[in-house]
Amino acid sequence: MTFITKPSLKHKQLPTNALGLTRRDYEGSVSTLCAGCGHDSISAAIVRACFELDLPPHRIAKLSGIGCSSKTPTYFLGKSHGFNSVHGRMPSVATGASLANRDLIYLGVSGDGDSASIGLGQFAHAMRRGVDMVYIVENNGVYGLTKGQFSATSDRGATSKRGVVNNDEAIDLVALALQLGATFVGRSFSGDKDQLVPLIRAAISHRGAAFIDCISPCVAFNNHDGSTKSFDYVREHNEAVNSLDFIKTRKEITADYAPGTLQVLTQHDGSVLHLRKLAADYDVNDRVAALHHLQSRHAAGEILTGLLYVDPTPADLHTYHHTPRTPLNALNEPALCPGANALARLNSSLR
Ligand SMILES: Cc1ncc(C[n+]2csc(CCOP(=O)(O)OP(=O)(O)O)c2C)c(N)n1
Ligand code: SF4
Ligand SMILES: [Mg+2]
Repeated sequence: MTFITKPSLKHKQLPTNALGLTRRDYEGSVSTLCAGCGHDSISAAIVRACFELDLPPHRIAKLSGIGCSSKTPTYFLGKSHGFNSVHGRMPSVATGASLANRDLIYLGVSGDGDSASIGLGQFAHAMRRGVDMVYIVENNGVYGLTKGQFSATSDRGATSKRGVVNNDEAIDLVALALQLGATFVGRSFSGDKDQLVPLIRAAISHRGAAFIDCISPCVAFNNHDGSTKSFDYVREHNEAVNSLDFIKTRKEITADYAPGTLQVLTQHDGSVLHLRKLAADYDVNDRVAALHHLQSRHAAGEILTGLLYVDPTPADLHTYHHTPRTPLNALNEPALCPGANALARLNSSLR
């Protein structure tokens, strides 16, 4: 994979976070994507979210498949762990890594081709199993890396740059994630940092499968009239259900929201989500209503964004499998080989 190292010069007045790190400490190599690609804005949002959360970079593992989107982990979090896997196979690598070491924060970055075509099965199983990870799809409606073929998230009736019409129905990964049991589901737009950064921060703090579909225009192949994933189209049809504030630890609520429009959600780690409801009747804890709202707004030609669903008491793969807190590589010999008596007890329990 090509990359250009960034000069390590840092301006002395760059703000630092609680760890004494600057935003530069969360960046990666210089991006080689097309100038203006939405994916670069998502990388910048990830950098900002991790900086603001004071995350030690070595506690993060970034994983990806193949595509322009899957190249992006090279361009952020240069001091974190990274695994650039095979096309569509990021979720199984993330599942294995998460099971082996639950001390890391897993950040999976994928594309609509990577997750909605070749990797659809893998995506589905990561969601239904509740793999504890943040799963971001950088959704541009095309296979950018292989020069702009329609992907499975491309809307029926959308046209390619050359005017070819897409006749196939689109797969909505948000609807799938909701249906498959993801415990945090959001959609955003690469051009809306005010929405995207808190959404990523909240997803990182969520324990369980957190899915974010981020519309990310491909300026080279899918930013023309006739595309439903272009900057202009998304700006004109974006319907946000809520605006999100994220507060890392439990704090008294002092924000001056109008009564009845604020929803406060506390996550397992004590972090607090403040949701200002833009759609008055929108309930972020109702999975079925979220699916209904999503589909009815889609039928009206709108792209619903914001935090669409969150389970306030989520369970994840570790909960279901009673995995040990200790990473597997740190288990000692007695834990790994509990002895003949333990084996006899296990065998008799199976008779
Ligand atoms: C097994 C396999 N099949 C096909 C390809 C060719 N290929 C590379 S990237 C890609 C699609 C990428 O699209 P997407 O995931 O949407 O990423 P984008 O480039 O749009 O960000 C394909 C089909 C491949 N690398 N490996
Ligand atoms: S081809 Fe499209 S997706 Fe790939 S870097 Fe260029 S603008 Fe981004
Ligand atoms: Mg794509």
